[in-house]
Amino acid sequence: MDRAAFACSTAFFHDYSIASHGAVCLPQGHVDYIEKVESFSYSDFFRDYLIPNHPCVFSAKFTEGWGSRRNWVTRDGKPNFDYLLQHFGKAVVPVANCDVKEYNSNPKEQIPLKEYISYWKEYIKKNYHSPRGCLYLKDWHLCRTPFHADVFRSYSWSANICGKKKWLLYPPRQEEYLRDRHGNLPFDVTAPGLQDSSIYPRYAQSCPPVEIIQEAGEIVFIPSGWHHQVYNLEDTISINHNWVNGCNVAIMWSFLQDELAAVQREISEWRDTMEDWHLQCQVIMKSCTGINYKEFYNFLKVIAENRISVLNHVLDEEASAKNTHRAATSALGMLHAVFDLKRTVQVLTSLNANEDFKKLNPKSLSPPPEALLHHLKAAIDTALL
Ligand SMILES: O=C(O)CCC(=O)C(=O)O
Ligand SMILES: [Fe+2]
Repeated sequence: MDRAAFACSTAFFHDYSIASHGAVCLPQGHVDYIEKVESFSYSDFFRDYLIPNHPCVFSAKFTEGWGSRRNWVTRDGKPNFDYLLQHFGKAVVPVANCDVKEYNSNPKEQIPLKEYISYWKEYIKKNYHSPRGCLYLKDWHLCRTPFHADVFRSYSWSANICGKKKWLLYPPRQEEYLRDRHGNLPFDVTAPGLQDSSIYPRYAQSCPPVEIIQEAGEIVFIPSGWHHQVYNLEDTISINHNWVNGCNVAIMWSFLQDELAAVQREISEWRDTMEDWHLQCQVIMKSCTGINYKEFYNFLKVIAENRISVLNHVLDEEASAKNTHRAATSALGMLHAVFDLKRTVQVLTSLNANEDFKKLNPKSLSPPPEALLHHLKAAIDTALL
């Protein structure tokens, strides 16, 4: 991160309410396309997309050098089944059946990739039909994913190794218009049933989604909390990655508070009669969301310790001044580490003041939140000296 990006991000995050809900954003259907690798830096990405929480698409030039784009794909741009079989055939992979709906998801089974590839070849041969239905390999997505926002409201990028996808994206809070009268989100945002106002009372007020057609080699950036639905328009292999940093950690914290509130509403009738009601809410939250408040505290602690070690490394390098070039390179990383630490302090302060967190005996945590906060603030002060 360069100094200009650091300065503008610090100014942006001055207002905690923006940071915890994501910027209000109505891109009116437009998604930026980043063509050239040489003229686009991480600082540009940080300033123009991570902070404002806007989607964008990177051209195939960004993935030109990737081994997967050479090896997993045949000359005519199709999945290279022979290569995949030879290298990964024995791997056991999670496969979902897209034709069967189980709650708001698809049922999954574990099968060897070898078996999945025979299925896929047969599916193509039979003109995209199979008595087994449309099977979807979880990490090398096939077919369509139900409507969702990503785990913990993280950012994600998705690179098409081969094939073509259609994305439908809704900015944060647009999903509220898509809920049915019981508050549930639809499985498929394109289903004709959404037009029925007795079931989806607010659908008519929703804006149309931002639509992206992603070609082979291109990378789509999905910002925090943007709900989306994805279709494979061809045989497609993609690599996806999710992440959280200082820009969206407050959005994650706000999401976790909403999740806990939903659990508390569900079991509110036992609040006065169940002695460990607050603990039970944490157990249910963990099973629904994948994380509870104490684990979130540990998550923040691990990230903060990592950033402090980046700072210490940079300071050591500067002190010994052995290699000015290397010190200058890590100094770009240093601003990011300071930025992430500052955001972590903000979120930790809010967590520490949270009434539900206070009921979990936070003083027994190691280190206790007050001590961790003190340590982080001291590390930021030293770095900024
Ligand atoms: O490619 C897909 O099928 C889903 C990808 C996705 O949802 C994501 O990257 O966030
Ligand atoms: Fe996703």
